[in-house]
Amino acid sequence: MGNGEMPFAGIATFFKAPHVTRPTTADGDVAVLGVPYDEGTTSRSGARMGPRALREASTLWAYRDGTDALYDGEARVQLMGGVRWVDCGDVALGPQQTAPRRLTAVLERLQPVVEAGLFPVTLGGDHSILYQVLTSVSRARKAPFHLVQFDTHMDYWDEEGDERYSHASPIIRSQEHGLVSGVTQYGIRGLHTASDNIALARQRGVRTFWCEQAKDTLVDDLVGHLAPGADVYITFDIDALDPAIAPGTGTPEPGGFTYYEAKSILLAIAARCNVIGMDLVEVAPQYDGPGQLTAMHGVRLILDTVGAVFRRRSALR
Ligand SMILES: [Mn+2]
Repeated sequence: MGNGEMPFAGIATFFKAPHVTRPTTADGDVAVLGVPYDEGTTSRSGARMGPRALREASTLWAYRDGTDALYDGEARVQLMGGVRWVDCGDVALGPQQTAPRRLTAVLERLQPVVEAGLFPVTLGGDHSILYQVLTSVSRARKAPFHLVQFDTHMDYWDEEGDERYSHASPIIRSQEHGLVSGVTQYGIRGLHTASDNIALARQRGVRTFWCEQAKDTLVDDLVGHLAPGADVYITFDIDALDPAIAPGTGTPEPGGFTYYEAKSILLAIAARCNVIGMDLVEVAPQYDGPGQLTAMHGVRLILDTVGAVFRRRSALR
């Protein structure tokens, strides 16, 4: 056992990483930041408890020794050798914060982390936080990047009850505000209305791989349109997974990716592109079973992705 602790012992920071509120690269390479906010939900709330559930679930894998690599024998890859994690804690958000105040709160914590050169992993929270997260990344990097979205829903509603920054709208807002150079969606499914703006999204160049279509497509063809080496940011809405394995979320839909399907796309993107950050949102542990499978799958996909990102970086060095 790496740090001498069993998974159930000790302080449950993410991956049992040191808690560093404002890290620099002297402290770590990967920075985890929670945004426990779920007032952007249009159905069941609860994702405000997501960061804590993800941290708790992450302790299962916190047995590596120092910065030793973990070995994924199935994918035949080493993960995170030499990669140092830090947990920055959470963005403090009180109830009923307006969209501008939420933006200020996230910017204040996340932008310096990206500017410092760490790889940001943001834990939601509902998907409304993506707008604030992308604003932070965009301002820190001052260069355009492509957005890859795993999701059941397109999140392209113009507004919901006059609210333009709910979890139904982060993609349309981020694109309208010029935060991203393009958007690719994987896993979209469910029953749609005109509010989903499918035609508008397509007209604006959003590339959508429907879930059933993606399951039937070779992974090379799912990522072939992404320019090799391009800067890509990944947002992962946990409802992209099948609710059979990830029931703990506010707006589940029948169908969805298995763990292996999601993982294979994530690994292909991280091998092909320069992934500059990621988030995992919409884990609502109240709807999870006692095994907390939703949080468990979310954490594992984060570890798989970050592992692939740093494999590519060390290969290029
Ligand atoms: Mn979403």
